[in-house]
Amino acid sequence: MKLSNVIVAGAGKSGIASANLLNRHGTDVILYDGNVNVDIKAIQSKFEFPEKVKFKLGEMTPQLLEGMDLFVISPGIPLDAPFMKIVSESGIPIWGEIELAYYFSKGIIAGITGTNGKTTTTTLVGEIFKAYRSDSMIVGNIGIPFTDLADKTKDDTLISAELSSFQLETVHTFRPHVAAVLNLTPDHLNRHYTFDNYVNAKLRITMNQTPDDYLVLNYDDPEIRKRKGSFGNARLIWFSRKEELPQGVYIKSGIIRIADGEDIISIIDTDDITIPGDHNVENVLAAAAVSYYMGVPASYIRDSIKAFKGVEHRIEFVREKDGVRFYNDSKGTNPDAAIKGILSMKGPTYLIGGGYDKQSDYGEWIDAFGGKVKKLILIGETKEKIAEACRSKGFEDYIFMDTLKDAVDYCGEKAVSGDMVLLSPACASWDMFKSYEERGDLFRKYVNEL
Ligand code: UMA
Repeated sequence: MKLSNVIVAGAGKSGIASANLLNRHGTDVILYDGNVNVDIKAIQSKFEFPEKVKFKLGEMTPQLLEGMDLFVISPGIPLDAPFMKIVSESGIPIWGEIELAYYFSKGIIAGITGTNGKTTTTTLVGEIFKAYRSDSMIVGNIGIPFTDLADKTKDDTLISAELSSFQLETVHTFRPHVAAVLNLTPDHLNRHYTFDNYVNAKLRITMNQTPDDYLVLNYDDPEIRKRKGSFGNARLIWFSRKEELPQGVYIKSGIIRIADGEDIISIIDTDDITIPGDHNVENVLAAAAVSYYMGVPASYIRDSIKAFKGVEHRIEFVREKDGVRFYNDSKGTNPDAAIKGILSMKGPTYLIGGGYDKQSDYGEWIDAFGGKVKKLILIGETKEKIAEACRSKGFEDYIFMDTLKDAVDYCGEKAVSGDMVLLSPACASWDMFKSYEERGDLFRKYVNEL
């Protein structure tokens, strides 16, 4: 494919990494962003070849697209953003950042998607890969654009990639050797509109796989099980926390095992898993399956699982003060993830929730409180909506706060020895913060200041 002139949309991490990748391979880039207030100087400082990138901010015009060979879109830009009409009409191919990275990459890819557990599983898989081969890579939605590292891969580099529905929506030829779908529950409905659209975006992860590839699936997830028979050509590898499967990955007598044809491989005793909660056992099962079918010997899988302490912002222990334990679950960006957060708490909990409105339903999250939530402290755009959902469930112990700092200070004052304080918002962060990382970092800071 001719790549002389490419327009890259979105001047965030993905756009900057895409521009640099293209520049490294001799392609001139126009970096487009709808926001006229982006800090051009700060962005320019991240370019490897500043002379090869022109900026265009604000409105998209058909003229800008003239002579372009390709349009690369960042994951945060919806395909139906108003300016995308002009792009579609121009007939220029539209690739997501992952497709661009794939075009330039060698290596063997493990692609991991699902509504929840992606980051933990991708990180654990990456740790297992690195223990086995030190030149392995972790990329994707986790915060390291694949385009940053794509052209640094060799034929045998093992790549662990976290992939979101936003990223998968715009892949075309992308083909991971092992793909995993961890679970499917409604999320990002403000972007995808329907659950089916969201699921279809995620399942693009397997659309180019062949019978030489593997698709790892959660047997315990009803939405995945329901779609049995519609997964394309890859060899299906099921994992289950609840049932002993005749083939696949399962637990028997407390030991995670892989039944692969005639072989049964023991991986690890579940007591040796340090990350808390049943959902993390599922993440470990998935990571074991992915790594095994990527060719990693069982001993590396076992040792890495044993050593794995979890991921920042994911039910991360922050500190204990006067007998009160504080946890940062800022990555609990939807009700399903936040349910896992509250279920992992072992005592009375002050729960901080609320944030950017993704049109989620909070009912099941509130049901999961199970008498454990002493007070729900609500912040952000969704606070009224969540309060209304609480009232309809008969839960009245909530309070509104203006800032995260106020919320932390309130918890610091009220919580007594034996209580837990958990930031697990059930919402994205974008109403008050740049990212869930910023929200979690600030939470940690405020907690440490108490
Ligand atoms: N922009 C426009 N027009 C629009 C929308 C956005 O021009 O209609 C511009 C913005 O002005 C901004 C730029 O696009 O300058 C931002 O692009 P982006 O939102 O794609 O952000 P990146 O910094 O490139 O980060 C993306 C992922 N962000 C999203 O999917 C929203 C990051 O996932 C990912 O880590 C990163 O690429 C590297 O791969 C974050 C995320 O929240 C963590 N993901 C969602 C999630 O996990 O729930 C899917």
